[in-house]
Amino acid sequence: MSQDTYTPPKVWIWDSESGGEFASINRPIAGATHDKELPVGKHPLQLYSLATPNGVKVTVMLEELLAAGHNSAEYDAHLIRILEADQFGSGFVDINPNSKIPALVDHTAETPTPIFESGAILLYLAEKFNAFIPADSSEKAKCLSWLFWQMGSAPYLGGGFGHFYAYAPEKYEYPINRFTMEIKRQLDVLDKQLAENRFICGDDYTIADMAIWPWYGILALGSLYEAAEFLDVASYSHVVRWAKEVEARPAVQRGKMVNRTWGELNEQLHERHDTTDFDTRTQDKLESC
Ligand SMILES: N[C@@H](CCC(=O)N[C@@H](CS)C(=O)NCC(=O)O)C(=O)O
Repeated sequence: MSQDTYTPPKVWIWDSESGGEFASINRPIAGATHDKELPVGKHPLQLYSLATPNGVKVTVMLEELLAAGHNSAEYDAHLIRILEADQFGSGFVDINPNSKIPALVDHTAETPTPIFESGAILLYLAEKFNAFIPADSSEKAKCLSWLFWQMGSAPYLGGGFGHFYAYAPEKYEYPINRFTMEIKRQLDVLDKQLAENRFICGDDYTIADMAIWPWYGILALGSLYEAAEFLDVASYSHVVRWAKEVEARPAVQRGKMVNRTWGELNEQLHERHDTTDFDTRTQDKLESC
């Protein structure tokens, strides 16, 4: 393994962009960079997001809740363009000091409740609507274990493997080896679980599936980081079987489109303010006006 070596200075100083796809938004400091109020729509739930895997978890949950008849899960989904630094606007930082999508504000009560971190949002909504989470405490513990497994594991997939395999300005063997090893281990963990269970926690589809599918399901279906062959995802046959079953759900199809600004125009619904927007306001329709 030959690679130029780097000797870290005594004290790291932020003096240049690191390179790679997300270099322009990376900063070593927190807080707002500019004043910008967030828009508020007509529904009780206001989502500020983008259709990355973490964003899709929440739009899938909201569409699943609506499909299951929870009408008060109606929501406005406002677009946060992270490459244009919307997450550093003062209004967004007020509801999420961590400056990352997704963030949700529940306006049902007199004092609105802001929630950030996709796992916390899924849990909040599951408890609020008593849906997609087991009632039995031991089954619930299993579901939460897998939900938090995802929250702890996915940064190795996104920030580790995805970054070095797909986004870093050059390919470095050491980090690619390290994170490929870990991602294949994680896929094997899931494959063994799904060999015994239809869904992640058993017979029922839960927030654990909604958290895991946008990362590992999409990876297994070959649509993340163009890494299907490299990781030999087809060999995780139980993950692939589960990923296809989840993908076929109409609410998942809709959830994937919300706040999406890339890909096929008919699959991009930049903002969602009404259930009819899926039929009338996708980019193919708006751009042909
Ligand atoms: N643990 C967080 C991670 C959220 C996250 O990393 N969001 C990314 C997009 S997937 C983001 O907003 N990045 C903008 C930035 O880093 O400035 C969650 O699950 O909500």
